Amino acid sequence: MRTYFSERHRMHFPQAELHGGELVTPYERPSRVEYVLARLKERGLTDIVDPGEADMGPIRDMSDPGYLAFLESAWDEWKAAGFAGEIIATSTPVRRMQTGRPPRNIDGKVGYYALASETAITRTTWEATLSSAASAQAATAHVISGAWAAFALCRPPGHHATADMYGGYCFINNAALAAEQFRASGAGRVAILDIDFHHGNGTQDIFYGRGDVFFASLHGAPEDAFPYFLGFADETGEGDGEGSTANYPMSPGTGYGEWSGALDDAISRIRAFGAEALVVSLGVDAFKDDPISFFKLDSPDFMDAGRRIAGLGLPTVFCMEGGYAIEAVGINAVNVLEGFEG
Ligand code: Q9C
Ligand code: ZN
Repeated sequence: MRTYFSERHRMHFPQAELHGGELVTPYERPSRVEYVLARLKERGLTDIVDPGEADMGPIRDMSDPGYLAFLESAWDEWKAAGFAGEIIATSTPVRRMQTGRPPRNIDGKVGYYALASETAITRTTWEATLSSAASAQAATAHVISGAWAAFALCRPPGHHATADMYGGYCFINNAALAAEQFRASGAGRVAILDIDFHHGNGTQDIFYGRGDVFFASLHGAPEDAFPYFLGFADETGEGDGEGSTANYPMSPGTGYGEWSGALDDAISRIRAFGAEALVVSLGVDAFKDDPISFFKLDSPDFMDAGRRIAGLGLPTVFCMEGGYAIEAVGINAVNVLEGFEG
């Protein structure tokens, strides 16, 4: 399986994440993907290709224009306002304060477009974000042109990003881009399987009203886990999308027995949906030693998960999402790919 990867991911490395009232080194850091690269090479998966430039057309089609303009100019506006630090949201439009009007003031705009405030934006975040999207696009193009599967080693990740919000370390939804690309290439029905520990709220939001893209997510229950406000089992889609969303929220301490049961159910739903292509949001933060998560998967479990996903027999693009037990991220992510390849 070929990997698409851009060195430009390094251009996104904020100094700080707001965590427990402290500014700490972000959990989502460049070394994460270095471990994945090292493990790919160790296992002989050395077909690693730079994706080149992102195709802006599909990114514009999927995104709110004001949101893209914000991401492009946020740093300059932040500096022009005289702020010395990285961009962190402090004032967000919460319930009964939502009029849908983005402020002119940059501090207000940051809050308007943020869904959480742990994620800082720096001068070169946008460049890294586009390189991540480019990997998803190139991997999908590779599968469309006949490869059975491809791995987009995306960083920053994407599944929390909506058409008009960033947060949870995500800015542009790479998995959603991949799914739309499959649709544009002629696949009538596409499925997205999100095995990241966190609910893929962004991906769900993008496709919630659509019947052509099925979204399934296995994640920590919203009562207990970020993003806290979405990912309940009774969110099943709306309008044309009714029945095309499947959420599997699970409790602290969940191990592979229960988790793999949910995976099998998601897989059978995807089969019944009649998907012609698959996008996997490949987070490995369900790992037992992940510092910000609470599932108990072990490294061999990820290989077994890959094997089960392969049972769908679908052309597949894997998009890297989360995973913060740094030294194990490479083993766990590559285990999924190796399990898939059999
Ligand atoms: N300060 C992904 O896995 N909550 N995003 C941070 C620690 C946000 C996770 C808690 C977690 C976001 C792609
Ligand atoms: Zn995650």
